[in-house]
Amino acid sequence: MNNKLLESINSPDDLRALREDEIPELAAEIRSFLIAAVTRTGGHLASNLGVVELTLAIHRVFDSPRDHIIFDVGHQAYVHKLITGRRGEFMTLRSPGGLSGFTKRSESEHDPFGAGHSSTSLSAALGFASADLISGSGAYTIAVIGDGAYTGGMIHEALNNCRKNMRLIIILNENEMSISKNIGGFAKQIARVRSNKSYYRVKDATRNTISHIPLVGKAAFAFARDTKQAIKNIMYDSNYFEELGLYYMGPVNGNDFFAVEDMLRVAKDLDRSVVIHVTTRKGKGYRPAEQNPDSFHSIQPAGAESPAHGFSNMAGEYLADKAYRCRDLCAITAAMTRGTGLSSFKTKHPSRFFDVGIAEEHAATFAAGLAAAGMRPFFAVYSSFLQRAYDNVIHDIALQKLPVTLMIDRAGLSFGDGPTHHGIYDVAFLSQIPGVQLIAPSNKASLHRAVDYAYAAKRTTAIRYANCEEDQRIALNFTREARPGRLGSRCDYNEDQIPETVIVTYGRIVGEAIKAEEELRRRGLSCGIVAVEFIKPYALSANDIASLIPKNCKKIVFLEEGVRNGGAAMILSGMLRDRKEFAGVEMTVLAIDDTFVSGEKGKTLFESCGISSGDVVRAAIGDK
Ligand SMILES: Cc1ncc(C[n+]2csc(CCOP(=O)(O)OP(=O)(O)O)c2C)c(N)n1
Repeated sequence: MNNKLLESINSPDDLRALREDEIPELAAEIRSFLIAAVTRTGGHLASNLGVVELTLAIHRVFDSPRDHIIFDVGHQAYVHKLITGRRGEFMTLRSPGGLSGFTKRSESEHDPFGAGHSSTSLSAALGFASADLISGSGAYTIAVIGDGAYTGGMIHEALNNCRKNMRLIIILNENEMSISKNIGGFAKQIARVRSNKSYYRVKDATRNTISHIPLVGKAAFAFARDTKQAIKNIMYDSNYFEELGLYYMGPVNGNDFFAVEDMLRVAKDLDRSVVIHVTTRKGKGYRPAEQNPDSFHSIQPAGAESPAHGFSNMAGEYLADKAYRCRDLCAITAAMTRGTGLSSFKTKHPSRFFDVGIAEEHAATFAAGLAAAGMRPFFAVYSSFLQRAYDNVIHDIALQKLPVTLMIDRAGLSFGDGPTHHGIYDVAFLSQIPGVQLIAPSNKASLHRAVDYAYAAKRTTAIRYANCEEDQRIALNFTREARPGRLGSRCDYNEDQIPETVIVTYGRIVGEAIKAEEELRRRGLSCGIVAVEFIKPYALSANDIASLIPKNCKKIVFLEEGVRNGGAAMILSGMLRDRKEFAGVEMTVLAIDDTFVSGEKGKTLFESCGISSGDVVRAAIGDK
């Protein structure tokens, strides 16, 4: 592959030094590079293919890092990474210790604001623009916002707060896709603005003719622009952005480099807050991604398959089946239909399926409203995105004792997306909320039981799981349940060899416990595992665990793929320590320390966090 131009670019200065007619060639090289690289590393391919020309134009017109370029979510910043000196490390993308799949302040001076979660860009951009206004620096701030991110409430809180007189350029990138097809009123509003094109065409035509007259061109254009601004308000309906006091320009084809660059230069000259509406094609230049942008939104690294029968799909399919029998059962997602396994529910029960957009706070309170009105909502949400809705869970759901079930997906460490996406806080933060029941099913059967239980319990319940395939070792080994057929704790140990060490754990990391058990057995040491399924109420769980741990046990290792402070391991170990029957038993908690986990090169995330099978073995044999 010939990357002659791309290889000559190590900073935005190099990009600006290229001739205009070289840019299409560079864009083509970037696309080939991205397709080859991201199909190996995994990552957000389609979103990045769509913004190649847009990103190049932004970097040609503005001067990063003096000007601040802020990408919403940051999942579409790969092109930006390539031209801001990170091409050489690109193949480390999303690996422990490697380049982040999002923007990250510590990674580059060209990433003024980190992201990973959606809809934060405009609030942050306003912060930058306000600071520049105070300091008089004259710098520009550019926020790049997808139409999916635009469905998140924070964008609108920030729009409400925008002032006219800022050097703030808001780029709204409409590709009609969130991860799936973008839906809802905002998508329609953007489309309506787009279809009301007439006066923007007039503006383009005027610019093209007047501004190309030498010397007088620019001044004449500025005059014409101001006059047209006045005329257009009279001649045409104003749009949402203009009603908010922002100058609206567009729509422009964001995959046409020359058109976007042109519009950005005009916006820059305006010296005021501007919204530029661009339309792009998600997956542009790669047929499979253009045809299936949602499948190519985020792809797995080469060789890794996403689990076809993972917990997400098992949960979604079970809910869809159950909804035939339970006519009050509803399912809610915040723009993650496919990721949370709800595609079949959507098809089978369209009237009881709700995709509310990237709006987790709203989703939680909407679920509370449905529940208060007598329905039985299940809100399927990734653990890290649920963080957005903490107050809604407390204030709207739990305090009112409403029967909402949170189906918490991607619970545990995130292997590709990194610190912004680790689902390691939910057990700790939900543990603090009175009356919330917490269940961590360890296989398909207990996942189904958990859903049945939550539906029947009429209480606020959280069911949490990683999206991994059911671990057959867990399904087969853990036959001895505390209360057969019900949720509780399950225990596995060899009857002939009463274990000296018992590992108490829950969730996906039971797999690491099983590896540790095997290793200990190889070394001639006896070990058992208690897999906790019904985590909270903690008192019940502690009783269960106590009844399963054999007499004469010498050590208990609590293993948690979640934070130590306030986590289940800490709470349960504290409760067991207080019981007489465990006096003299050594207890160790292996959980994630008080730090953001990025991972280290050459180590698995479990190893980086000190919660791997090796760490369990060391704790069991007393090797610190
Ligand atoms: C709070 C939050 N919820 C959900 C997500 C998952 N997510 C990542 S990108 C995305 C869609 C973004 O769509 P858009 O902004 O239009 O960008 P595109 O990929 O279409 O370019 C979603 C839902 C997230 N990152 N943050």
